Amino acid sequence: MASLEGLLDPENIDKLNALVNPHVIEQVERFVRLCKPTRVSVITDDPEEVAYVRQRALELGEERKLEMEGHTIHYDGFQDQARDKAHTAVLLPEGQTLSRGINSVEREAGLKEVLGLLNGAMKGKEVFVRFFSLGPTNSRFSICALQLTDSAYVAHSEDLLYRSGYEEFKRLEGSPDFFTFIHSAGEIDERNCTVNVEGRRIYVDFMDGKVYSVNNQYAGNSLGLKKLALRLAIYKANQEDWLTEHMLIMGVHPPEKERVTYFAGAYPSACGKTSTAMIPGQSIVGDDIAYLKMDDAGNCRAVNIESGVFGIIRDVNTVDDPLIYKVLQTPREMIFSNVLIAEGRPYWLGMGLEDGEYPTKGVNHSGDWWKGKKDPEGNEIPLAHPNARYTIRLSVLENADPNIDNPDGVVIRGIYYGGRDSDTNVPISESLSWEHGVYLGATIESETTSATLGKRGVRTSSPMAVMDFMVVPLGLYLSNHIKFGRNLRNCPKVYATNYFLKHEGEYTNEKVDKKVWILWAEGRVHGEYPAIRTPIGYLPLYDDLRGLFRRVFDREYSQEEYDQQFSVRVDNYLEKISRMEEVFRDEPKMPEEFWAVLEAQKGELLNLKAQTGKTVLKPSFFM
Ligand code: SPV
Ligand code: MN
Repeated sequence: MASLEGLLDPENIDKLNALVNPHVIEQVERFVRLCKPTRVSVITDDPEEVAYVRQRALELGEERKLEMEGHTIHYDGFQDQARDKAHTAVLLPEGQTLSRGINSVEREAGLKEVLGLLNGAMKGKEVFVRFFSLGPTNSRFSICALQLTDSAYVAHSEDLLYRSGYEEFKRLEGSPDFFTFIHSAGEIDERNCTVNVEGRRIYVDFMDGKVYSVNNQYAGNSLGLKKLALRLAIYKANQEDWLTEHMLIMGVHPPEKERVTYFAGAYPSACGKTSTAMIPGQSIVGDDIAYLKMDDAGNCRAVNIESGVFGIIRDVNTVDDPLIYKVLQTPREMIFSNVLIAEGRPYWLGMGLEDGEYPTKGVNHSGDWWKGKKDPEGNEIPLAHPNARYTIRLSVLENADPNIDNPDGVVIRGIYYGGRDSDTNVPISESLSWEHGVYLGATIESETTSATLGKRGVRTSSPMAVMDFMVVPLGLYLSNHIKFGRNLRNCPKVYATNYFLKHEGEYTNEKVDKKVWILWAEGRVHGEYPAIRTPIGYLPLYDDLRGLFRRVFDREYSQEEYDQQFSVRVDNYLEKISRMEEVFRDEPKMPEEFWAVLEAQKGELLNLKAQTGKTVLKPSFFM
């Protein structure tokens, strides 16, 4: 292709030409001309070329070696430690509208702005041209992804988190059906951190299957394949007949039985998503993003689009996360980000050390750090950022499921939804129908504050834990969800979980108890446990939970605990319903099924209240 001559050296041109895809050539040419890197490196699936990327991250200083073999540390800028919701926007064509709360900028103006920022952004730098597969290779689920980035760290972490896809691009046979991600960290300082964080922009052009990301490094902002691809895939799925979800996938293994039953699950950040996927005795397929499609037999099947974990490291310790802790203490290729490093060793919050056992100085996300160091606002800088992370391959986990790379995915028999709720939802309930299940997902709430702000925390509505990534009107998304389930011959059962129920300020259950709740759901899928029908859903019987607590933990589970956890808090549910009416009232084109479920539940609860004069009803009332 003549147009690449002079832009790339012949060896790189050959690698691109071998894909026989004019659309790939077109994108590479266009963005190399725009961003003006000094060097272009096209990386195939060849392990030597992949290893070169990590080598460059070390040479450029974007990663540094730690004491343990294979471990490296990467720092994002002090102001670039989490997803930047304010500067992430959908490029919206004229005349189209989205839901409240979805950031958008007018498409033409947004393109002009971000292409302006990318113009010459890679001067003096090397750009890595990468090919990945979102989902297992050779699978009808998967989508090809082209990534151009001037950050060797970004390109390297994508090797840990995604499947190589150069060969996959050949299977496209010249089709333009792939996503493109353009990323530049922009100007960087002596610590290799973005200088111009004010100019940070992440713009999603769903019409063109592209995301532009500039002036940032934090993975949630920079890695095309993570939350940027999630947005493009949500758009694509909603134009077609499948689902893209911010969901874990796990195999649930009941004790003393041979079977495994696969579940998906959506939880807002910090509401127990990774810890659910990592419940001891179960197997993990994925902890963040799933594509769900119907198979020929009418089953719901899902794949994890990732092959790694970009996990919060805070509170990973031998008690709460023994499997991950062990991985982090073993030599292997992995990346720590934004933790404290002292004498070549990583330290993070909640790793199980006493205060006095932590180093009092070292290097962290703020640069040189010492105990008591303050930020420009005068706040003390913690030894590691609360959102510090580890990046590992899923396959290194002892509980990795054997079907991780199965191109047909796994059959999903159940879906968990969970929020953070101190006083309303029971620990586990089953939806009365698929439509009620979609309602349960749509009405997830998460409490943002602790007891200091009063008896009840401030609640944020977090439909399907996906609003941060939503690029279509919520009403359309929910309608498609309902349609998807109705088309299935074997529709998954849906469960609302709540690990955070409190009584007089104390959690009513232990952290590990979630294992019992998810096992009860697994049994329900197989018709093993009868349940109590209530207006809020099917509830477990006391005897079944008592049996599970005995078998799983060898622990007594009392009738009092059960009554406290599983009583229907009528008033609190009615309050939640009012909040939901408020949230969804002005949402255009909400599916009528949503309102039907809400009205039915409200009617039943109001009747019960009128009949009994009570605001809290024990499960036995409904038997
Ligand atoms: C989340 O916050 O949902 C994450 C981490 O999975 S991030 O990559 O920042 O999105
Ligand atoms: Mn996530």
